[in-house]
Amino acid sequence: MWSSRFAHADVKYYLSNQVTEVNLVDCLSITDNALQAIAANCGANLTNLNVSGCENVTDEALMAIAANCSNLTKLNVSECRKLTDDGLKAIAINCSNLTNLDVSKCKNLTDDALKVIAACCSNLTHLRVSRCSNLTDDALEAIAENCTKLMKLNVSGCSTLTDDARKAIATYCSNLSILFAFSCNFMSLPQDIGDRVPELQTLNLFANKLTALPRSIVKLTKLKNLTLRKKPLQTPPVEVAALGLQAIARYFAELDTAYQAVSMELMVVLVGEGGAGKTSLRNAIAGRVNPRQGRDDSTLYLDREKVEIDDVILSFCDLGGQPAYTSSQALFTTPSALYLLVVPIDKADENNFEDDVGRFLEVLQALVPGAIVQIVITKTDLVGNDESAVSKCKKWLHDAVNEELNRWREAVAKNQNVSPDVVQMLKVQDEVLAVTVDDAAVIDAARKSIVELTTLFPSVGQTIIRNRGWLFGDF
Ligand SMILES: Nc1nc2c(ncn2[C@@H]2O[C@H](COP(=O)(O)OP(=O)(O)OP(=O)(O)O)[C@@H](O)[C@H]2O)c(=O)[nH]1
Ligand SMILES: [Mg+2]
Repeated sequence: MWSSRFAHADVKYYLSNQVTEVNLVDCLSITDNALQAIAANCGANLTNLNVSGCENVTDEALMAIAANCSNLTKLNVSECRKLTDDGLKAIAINCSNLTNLDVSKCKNLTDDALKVIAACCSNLTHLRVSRCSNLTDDALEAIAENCTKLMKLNVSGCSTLTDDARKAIATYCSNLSILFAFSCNFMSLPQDIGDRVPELQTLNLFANKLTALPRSIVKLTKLKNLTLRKKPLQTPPVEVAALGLQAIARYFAELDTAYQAVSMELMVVLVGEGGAGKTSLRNAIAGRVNPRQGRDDSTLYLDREKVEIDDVILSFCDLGGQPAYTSSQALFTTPSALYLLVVPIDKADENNFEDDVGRFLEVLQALVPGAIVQIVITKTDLVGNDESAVSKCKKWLHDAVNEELNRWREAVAKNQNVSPDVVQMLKVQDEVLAVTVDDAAVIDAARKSIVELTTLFPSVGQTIIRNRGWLFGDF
């Protein structure tokens, strides 16, 4: 193995024709010349070549390797971004003994190259094509049909893949033990997955679109790592899936025997400064004729109310906005609730930002960092419902909130020495709602927008088991 300081001249100097493995990971100064020298010197002895991250390597180098090193079994060209289909096709045609191939992040690759690999390299057991964003189902279908010895496959970040690719993988690759497929577009798993891939140990479907797992998944007794977060899984609920195969098996078993109900309820927490207009907004959404609260009807601690709209039940938790209540109200914050942050238009400015907006964002970010937050401006009648004034206010508030969150994101990232991308932040909706509680049409539109947000919550529409056997003993 050479360090990243070596350039092609050094490679030639150290090379003997006995070398069977060459590892040049991240040797940025390596060019085609060096690889041509390696190909010529090592010839058929070379079995393992790793040039991952060698950004200057092009198809010319791969063609030289292909022409000279027909016994190559392992090739890693991940992040060699200049490579195209031509180089990979040459490798596939001349190095048909390949068992391990890593072409991840080779963004120029298309289905053409993968189809040739599928046709020529049927001994592949390990294949990584992650973040090859041009690949489509056609390529994966060809790979699955021809490379039936595959044990490890990584197609993560191939965002154009659909259930057709998933179906082909499950149909033909019965030896698969590891499948990484995060950020694909998979909507479902095959019903008989439990019979098709019995060796599966790791299944990573992070950030796909699955809403249900097939019952037969419980037959995959070797499955140790199942990653399913960041998507609206409903059957079983994502909390059950996170507990592993035993919990999933129990859930499906209970589904057969227990009373069931589909939960259409969403907890909606109203937060905002005292007098912001939270209770009046709740009154309006509930359809009360005179929604405005009296001047002295400040909410004491909190109020609960369920409001049914269409099929959905909004279970309001209306938190009194007086600062004295704040600490004990932490009990009513949960990541699975929708938060309506209510800001009166006469306080939506720089001077009041900290008291009327900032302190609530801060509490929510601390308690429920991934939660969904909808900002609602109220009392638009105070500016005569003037459209341009209202939209100016919406934009200002949107930008001010996002600037604040971005500042926090950077600060947390710096503090924890991690990338800002991995810091979990409140999901503040881009659209800011604006209402006056007396205008039925405006309230109607706001009500629709809020109900629409329930689609972001997997708990709405989820089948829940209403069996109290676990509490009283089975009888
Ligand atoms: N002009 C105007 N006043 C409103 C509107 N909505 C509410 N108000 C008034 O604002 C005041 C406070 O309203 P509430 O709904 O009690 O406010 P809140 O946020 O629930 O306040 P706390 O319960 O103390 O946290 C009352 O006097 C309401 O009549 C509105 O759309 N326009
Ligand atoms: Mg109130």
